[in-house]
Amino acid sequence: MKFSLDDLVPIFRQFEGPLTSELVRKPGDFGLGQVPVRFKPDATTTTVCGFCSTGCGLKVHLRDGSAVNLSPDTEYPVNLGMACPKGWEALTPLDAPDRGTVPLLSGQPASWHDAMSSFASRLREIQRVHGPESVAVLSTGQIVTEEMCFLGALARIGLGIPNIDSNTRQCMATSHVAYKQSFGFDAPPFTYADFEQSDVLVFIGANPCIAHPILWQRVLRNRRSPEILVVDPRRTETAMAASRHYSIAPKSDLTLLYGLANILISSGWIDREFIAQSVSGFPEFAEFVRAFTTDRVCAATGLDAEALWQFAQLVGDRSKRVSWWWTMGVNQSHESTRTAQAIIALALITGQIGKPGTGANSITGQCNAMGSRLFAHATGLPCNRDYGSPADRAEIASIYGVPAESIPQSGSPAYDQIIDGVKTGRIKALWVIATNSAHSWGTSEDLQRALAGLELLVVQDMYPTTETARLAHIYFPAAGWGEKDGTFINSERRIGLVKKVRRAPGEALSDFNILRLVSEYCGVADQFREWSSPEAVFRIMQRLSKGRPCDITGIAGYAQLDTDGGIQWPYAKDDKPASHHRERRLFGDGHFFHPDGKARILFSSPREPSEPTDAGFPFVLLTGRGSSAQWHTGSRTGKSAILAKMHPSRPYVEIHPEDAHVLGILHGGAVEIVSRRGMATACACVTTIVQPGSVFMPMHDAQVNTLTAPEYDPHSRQPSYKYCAVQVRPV
Ligand SMILES: Nc1nc2c(c(=O)[nH]1)N[C@H]1C(S)=C(S)[C@@H](COP(=O)(O)OP(=O)(O)OC[C@H]3O[C@@H](n4cnc5c(=O)[nH]c(N)nc54)[C@H](O)[C@@H]3O)O[C@H]1N2
Ligand SMILES: Nc1nc2c(c(=O)[nH]1)N[C@H]1C(S)=C(S)[C@@H](COP(=O)(O)OP(=O)(O)OC[C@H]3O[C@@H](n4cnc5c(=O)[nH]c(N)nc54)[C@H](O)[C@@H]3O)O[C@H]1N2
Ligand code: SF4
Ligand SMILES: [Mo]
Repeated sequence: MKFSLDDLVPIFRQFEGPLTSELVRKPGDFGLGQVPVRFKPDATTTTVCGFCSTGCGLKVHLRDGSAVNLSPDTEYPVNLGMACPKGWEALTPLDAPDRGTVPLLSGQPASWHDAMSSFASRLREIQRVHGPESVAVLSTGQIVTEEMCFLGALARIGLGIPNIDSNTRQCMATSHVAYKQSFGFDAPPFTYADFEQSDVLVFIGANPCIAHPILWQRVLRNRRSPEILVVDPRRTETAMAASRHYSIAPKSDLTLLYGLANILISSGWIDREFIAQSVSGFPEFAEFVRAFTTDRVCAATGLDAEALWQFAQLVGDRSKRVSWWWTMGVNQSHESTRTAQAIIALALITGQIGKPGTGANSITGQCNAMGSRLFAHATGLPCNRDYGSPADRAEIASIYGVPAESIPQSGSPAYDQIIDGVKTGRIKALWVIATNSAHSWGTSEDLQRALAGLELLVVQDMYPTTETARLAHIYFPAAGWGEKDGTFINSERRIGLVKKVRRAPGEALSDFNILRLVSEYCGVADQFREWSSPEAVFRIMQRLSKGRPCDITGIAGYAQLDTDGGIQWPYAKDDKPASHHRERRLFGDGHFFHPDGKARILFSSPREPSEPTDAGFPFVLLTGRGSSAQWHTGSRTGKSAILAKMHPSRPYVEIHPEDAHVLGILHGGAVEIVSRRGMATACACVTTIVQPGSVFMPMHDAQVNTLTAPEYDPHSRQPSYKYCAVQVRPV
């Protein structure tokens, strides 16, 4: 190793790095790594919630400089003084008794020096013996953007790891691809004020009452007596609160949307002027959707003709502001990209975009899924640049100060292709950061077996107790939200500042500092000298964004993010101060990011899911969020006794009363759910929330992904978690 331990002392000292409250800054000093707000040790500071992509502002109350409590921020433009149960309980998981406090080597406590030495030598040895293709990284949409950007650059450029993807693939890959192809850039166009300024809100495959409760609160603040339309095969909390619920057959969305387009176009309920100026592909689309007759659409979706036409009338009313919102019911399907693009097409042909209360709007999932879409270096280079483009590579190389040849020429394979590599033995070493794949990835039983067979599994998580961390050869204890500085980007493109208001327990380090250690121990730190702190990386991110649609060169630094209540991109150097426009949307000028300035309509014929139901497996299994108090695999929310009181304690499956009656299943009774891949046991929740013929299980139950099918959208490679064939039987 070409450095001495003395060189590492400054890094190790960061175990004891200052809390934000302890930082001092001179006026005008935008020095690196320091948040320029000094507050009294017993004062209150602000931060942004680290669970969902709503990105609520929180006030953190400090004693002796360290967080003891929190409350929602009344000034923050996102949540206006509201927070959901997870936000209120955000400090609790930090104190959990199973926090990782020291590195583990084969489950045994080790020093950072030993863990890092072992990591570096084993990684390098595997690369030497089996080639670069044998190593992979799986990361997350739940760390700060600065860490994502550093991780991507370090893994791909510094360490020569060709495989790097993240849980964002399971979540937002579809929105990313759909927007990039349609608008020329991955650019969700909306701002949250649109919830309040819309006359007709259409939610497709989205359950904000549970998954984005504060966004739903924004909908409730709408004073325009809006029509709220929900398209969901389940009668969810959101559907119950809506004015109209279209309970379509699972995975019939694409046919429905094309049918709506056909009615709108044939009835002339479209904006011809906007189409002529701003849309390409319309004549072909108009011709294509003619085949989606009312009869065909009703047969596929289960809706009656009246409901379909009424839907079309509502969204085709040019005197109204119509907004379209979608989430995982769209993104997690076998034809998700085209479904998202059909929603985009409907907004485009009706001219409902770029104005208050309109838009084709993808609601993001994790707190920083947007950050990973822009900066992760996975499928593309930062800010929607392409690995395949020599000009893009040269630009990145000059920003990073590295030779152009050091930038790889192709994007990473997708998550499922990486997992295939793990299963077939092609991938020998896997480094997992802030995601719990062994629970959240489909075919999880196979995956757990495959993970156990790896030569090297490294897991970097707040807890060594997750399903994935328990299998690790090397475990790195990570600081969590609240224990480190950086930024998140929320669903409406708002960059918000998160602060270190707690010390991480024991020797746990921020992901940022773990990455710095990796760069030192792997001998590539010289390339990353400039990447010395989160705010230094923020500066690099600003250079990466320069001249791109997501230009953020106008942000003065962390200080301005803090005082302005976050700032939405774009915010280029010559833009007006953000305070002049706290809420901004895109495309007000009808100009999109393709070279011709137009948005593209893209479409394909609907296909059946690859696993139809049959006599052996007669039910469709839907999966999704169960309650506002549960977050994914529960590593964090599962630590709160308060949240535990807010959701059922036993695994359950929703089943319709007619089906339950035929099968002799009683409410609360034990049942088995069997798919072609696995089996789960749960208690029956007999309810009309689900349609006859389909059942629902929350994804928080680790058994769910032993059942789900390995099917992926061909364009985004996002898994289709919301459709597989199962059998249900009483036990
Ligand atoms: N409390 C809580 N909030 C969260 C999360 C959490 O774990 N817990 N996770 C966050 C993340 S990362 C994400 S991605 C979001 C997800 O947020 P949502 O997407 O809103 O949540 P889901 O429950 O996964 O799926 C939404 C709906 O899709 C429906 N659906 C299933 N199949 C179909 C179909 O074929 N067509 C249509 N139209 N609908 C269908 C389901 O019935 C479900 O009601 O939530 C975020 N917020
Ligand atoms: N069947 C089915 N499966 C699904 C879904 C579904 O709807 N149905 N939804 C999918 C979606 S949309 C998503 S987003 C995924 C989510 O799936 P996961 O990402 O696997 O779920 P989490 O429980 O959020 O796992 C995050 C992990 O990161 C750790 N962590 C938190 N903060 C930090 C940090 O700052 N640093 C480090 N190093 N670790 C940290 C937590 O302890 C936790 O173990 O699940 C997907 N899986
Ligand atoms: S809605 Fe999302 S961002 Fe807001 S408090 Fe709840 S989990 Fe946090
Ligand atoms: Mo997600």
